Amino acid sequence: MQDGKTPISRRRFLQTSMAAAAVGAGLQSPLVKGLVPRVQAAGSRPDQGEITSHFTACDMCFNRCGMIARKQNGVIKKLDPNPKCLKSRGMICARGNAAVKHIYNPDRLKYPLMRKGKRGEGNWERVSWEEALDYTAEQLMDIAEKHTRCGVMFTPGVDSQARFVQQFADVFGSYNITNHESLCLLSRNRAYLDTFGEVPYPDVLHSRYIIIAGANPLEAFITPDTTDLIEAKKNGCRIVVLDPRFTRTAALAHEWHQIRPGTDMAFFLALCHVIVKGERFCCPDKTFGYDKFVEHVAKYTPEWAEKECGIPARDISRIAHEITEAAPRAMVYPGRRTSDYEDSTQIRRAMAITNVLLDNWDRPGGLLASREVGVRSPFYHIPWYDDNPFDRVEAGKASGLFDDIGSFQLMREAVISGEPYPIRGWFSFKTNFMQTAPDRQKTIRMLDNIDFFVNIDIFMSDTAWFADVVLPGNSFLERKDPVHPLQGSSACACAFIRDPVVEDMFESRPPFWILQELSKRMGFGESFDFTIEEYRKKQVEGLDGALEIMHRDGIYFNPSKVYGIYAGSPLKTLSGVKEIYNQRYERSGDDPMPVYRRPSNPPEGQFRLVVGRTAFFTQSRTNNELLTEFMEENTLHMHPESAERLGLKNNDLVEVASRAGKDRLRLEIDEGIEKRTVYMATGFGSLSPQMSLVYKKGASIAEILEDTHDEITGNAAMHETLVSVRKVS
Ligand SMILES: Nc1nc2c(c(=O)[nH]1)N[C@H]1C(S)=C(S)[C@@H](COP(=O)(O)OP(=O)(O)OC[C@H]3O[C@@H](n4cnc5c(=O)[nH]c(N)nc54)[C@H](O)[C@@H]3O)O[C@H]1N2
Ligand SMILES: Nc1nc2c(c(=O)[nH]1)N[C@H]1C(S)=C(S)[C@@H](COP(=O)(O)OP(=O)(O)OC[C@H]3O[C@@H](n4cnc5c(=O)[nH]c(N)nc54)[C@H](O)[C@@H]3O)O[C@H]1N2
Ligand code: SF4
Ligand SMILES: [Mo]
Repeated sequence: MQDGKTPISRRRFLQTSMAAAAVGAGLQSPLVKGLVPRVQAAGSRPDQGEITSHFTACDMCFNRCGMIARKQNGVIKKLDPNPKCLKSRGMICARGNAAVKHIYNPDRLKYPLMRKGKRGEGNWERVSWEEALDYTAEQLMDIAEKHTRCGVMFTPGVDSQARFVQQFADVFGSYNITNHESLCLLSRNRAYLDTFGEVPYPDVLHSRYIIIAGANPLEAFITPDTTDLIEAKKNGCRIVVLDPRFTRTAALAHEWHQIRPGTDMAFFLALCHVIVKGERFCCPDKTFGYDKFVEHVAKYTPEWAEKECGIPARDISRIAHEITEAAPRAMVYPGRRTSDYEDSTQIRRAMAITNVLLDNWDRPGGLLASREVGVRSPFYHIPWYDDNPFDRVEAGKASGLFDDIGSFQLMREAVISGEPYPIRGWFSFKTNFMQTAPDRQKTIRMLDNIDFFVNIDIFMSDTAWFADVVLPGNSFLERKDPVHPLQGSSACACAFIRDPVVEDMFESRPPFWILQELSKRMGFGESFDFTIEEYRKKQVEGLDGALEIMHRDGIYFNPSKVYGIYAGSPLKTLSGVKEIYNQRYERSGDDPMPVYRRPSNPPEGQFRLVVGRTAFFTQSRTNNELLTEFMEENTLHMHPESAERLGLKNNDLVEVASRAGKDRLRLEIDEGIEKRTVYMATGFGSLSPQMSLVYKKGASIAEILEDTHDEITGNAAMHETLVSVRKVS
């Protein structure tokens, strides 16, 4: 496969992924039980060699669905779902199927590269691992000496080995570590942590009434929620969706309300207004600040909310009555990507408080406590460096910043300003901020202050394209990974391991090996002086037979009590009960209860740009031949009336411009989108020619999104950008 030839035909891929989509669409019970099928992969002929099966877990997105790889003559021919994985409900999606083209991709990085010309010019020289590692170690140590160890920032992506990058950064001595989370879910996490003391898992499967706002689980797959939602509907659950776009989730729902973007808080405060009037589920003994909240929402009537969010007052009142009837088996779905608005944490607080009023915490069909199966994190010693600064570089820049994760955008700001101290090095693993962080030009500008940038990827991503040293990581199908615990409710928290299905291709290497080699050269080799095998054993100490079970089933569960886990014991909040009124916010000067702020109205001729998923791609990971079959480039979605006013027609080439930047793509008339809103998918308009399928195809949304963030957490605010659109002649 060294030449990257397709080991699976496209036609057959489409057939198999359709079959998987059918499972995903609930045409088969998602609770598949039973033995791992011994049947051979469809379409493979026995005379071509024995087919062997290998447990693994998909890595095409963070869900990590249980997977079985079918191998013949040393080549992975097909990927099947592992029916024993309760979290993924025996499902893999189109992206999971397409992982064959992730590994056997002609664009994969094949050997270490060193930049010769200017950054972004694409003048690369092939070097040996020895040379690349020596140079990287030398550069990182040089920055440490000149600018302290915090002068290097680390950005580990979502990965089973990201823990080793964290360990490497800790031992090296930098606390400037950030990841995708500040582009993703921190506002939701903050909101739920500050209300319930933890981030809950929704018991979608057993719910009777679900409001989904600002989430699209039928395209943005989240396991088990996506499949459970379909099953819940079959069992009679009512689904209400609020979205400015008619999404696949809206299509599944009983009702869809085309909410005006940025006004969800108005809807939820009005919902609460009606619920507290009914006094059916008020439970002052289990909450902090209930009475204050009743006063607070007195002015937020459904009639007032209708003017803000565009949803009729009678519908708001009806939904409030219906959901209280269904409670406690009812919920506002917490969502995941909440990198939307400057007050996203407060918007999600309004949703969390609605859940408080539904009294659904720790109960069937409601919000469940988060749990892990008990995998340990082996201890490592973190040295103290006297010359290091006091805190992370963006500390104090947002009232509810997460100490351990911070904020990419606020960190980028600090690197550009050099304040409060310089960061001159960047170590990135499996993140692609040139495509996924708003304001790409600013990320490029940040590099002016970076003396050394090393990037580990499996492709020459847009971010790798700007690096000084590019190291080829191996893919999940070539890896031996530590035990990976997946959080969930008790019903589906689990753990898995991966062993190599095939050998490292080309000169690609595991991240663990790269870190081991660097640490030896940088004087802390003893911190990585262990094998993955030894590490795994430490991880599962106290979990009888866990590794054997993972080898046997591909997955390890140890289910315990699902509901009533707290059973009278205090929550992890300041008051020990659900915080409707948040005391910490009061101290930090934030609104202790969510106060509605009207989003700016796009002036005539402008539109609000919103982001969102397609089922075919994960973020910027678009360079996959099997998946670009579904969608070759992105388009700008616009309502027909808005297009008509601008004199635009379907398929016209348009320029989309904001204060941050502009790019060009084709127009797609979309009757399902709100008139003052436009939408485009992420991961196109690539700068790197080695992302050959998406190079200059469509537009990069990262180029257009402005640099705004949630005030409390520093999480990106990707729906705050207003754009103008004009036809390119
Ligand atoms: N406009 C816009 N921006 C967004 C979003 C959006 O919806 N729209 N979503 C946001 C969200 S929710 C998130 S979570 C972030 C995600 O932000 P990122 O984590 O930056 O996004 P990915 O596209 O997943 O980037 C992963 C990188 O890892 C590489 N990679 C894949 N597999 C491997 C591997 O096995 N080894 C190595 N070393 N590298 C690998 C890929 O080639 C890619 O370059 O993006 C955020 N940004
Ligand atoms: N296929 C696929 N699945 C994925 C991913 C992927 O890239 N591809 N990524 C994974 C990751 S990292 C994440 S974080 C999750 C993301 O999962 P979600 O958060 O569910 O996904 P998004 O598509 O970002 O959903 C946001 C929705 O909010 C809508 N929206 C925009 N503005 C507003 C508003 O003001 N109010 C309301 N009510 N709605 C609004 C958008 O139109 C969009 O449909 O998906 C995960 N699963
Ligand atoms: S949802 Fe799809 S891409 Fe994500 S882990 Fe599961 S199979 Fe893979
Ligand atoms: Mo995300």
